[in-house]
Amino acid sequence: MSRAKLLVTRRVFPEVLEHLERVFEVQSNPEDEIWSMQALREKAAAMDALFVVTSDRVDETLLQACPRLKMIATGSVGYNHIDLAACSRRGLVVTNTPDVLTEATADMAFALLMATARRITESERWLRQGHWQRWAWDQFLGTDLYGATLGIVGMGRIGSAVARRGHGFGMTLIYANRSRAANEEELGATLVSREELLARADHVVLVLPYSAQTHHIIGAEQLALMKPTATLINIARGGIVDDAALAQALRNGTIAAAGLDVFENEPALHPALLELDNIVMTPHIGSATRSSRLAMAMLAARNLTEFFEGRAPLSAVALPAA
Ligand code: 8YV
Repeated sequence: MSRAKLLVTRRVFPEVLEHLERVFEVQSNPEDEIWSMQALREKAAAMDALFVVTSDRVDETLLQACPRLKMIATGSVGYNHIDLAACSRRGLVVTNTPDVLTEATADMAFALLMATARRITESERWLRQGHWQRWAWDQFLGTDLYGATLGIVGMGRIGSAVARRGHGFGMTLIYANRSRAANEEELGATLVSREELLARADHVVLVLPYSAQTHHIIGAEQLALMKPTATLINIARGGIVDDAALAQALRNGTIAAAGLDVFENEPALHPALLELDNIVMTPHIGSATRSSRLAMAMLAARNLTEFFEGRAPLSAVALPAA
């Protein structure tokens, strides 16, 4: 019997490829080339399964080109790049990679928060440029983290992991979420409206999924609610924040600083962001520790092999109706 065909859209760890090759006839991308939508459609056309990442858009047009497709595994916890309704109409299995990246991504929220509030990259740039002639009382004054009020928007797995870190910093924790978190007591966090959170928090961390409902939920109006000393951290998705409005708010001093790991239209950046000093930017590396990325890729691969060997995938976000 011929083996099922799998397309792996991005270069992946050798041990993950090896795991997949035991079950699939794999077409991969060892040179990690950038494929156009058209090229992706052509390569995916004969496939039974796809192993994608968040930069691969899985939409109606792609699905129409793949009549044999049974499963899509994304190497990410977020799946806003996949049209789930279109997948469900076709009875496709869709899997993601929750849990294995939670702690690494929460660490990244704190890394960005500390770098932003304490002006680490800004002062390092200044130092490297040879400006450091003498120490001064008011050099690169930042904002306190210890004892501050941390506002977490989105209280899922990663939001909870951010909250746990907040305890080590003696923080008062407030959060905004669609519903009250079941682990609220354990987290010691208080549910407030998004508006109250923005007004009260010294630091705001965004940890919610992107959807049509969360598009630009942080725009000019919301930024104006924040304290002029506040920092905004986005480790969730570009598009949740209106980047143009944020650049304006950072320029005007509406808020003090921002730390961003994700951007609207990434990897393209809004040019106004690049002109600002009070911003720390990283190239979507929230989950980028060796162990976390390997675990994500392996979980995506195991989802694929489990399903094609007749078992239930380990972390499905969509399954065919029984
Ligand atoms: C991924 C992410 O590394 O898991 C997610 O949703 O955003 C990141 O951890 C990246 O998007 C690759 O798919």
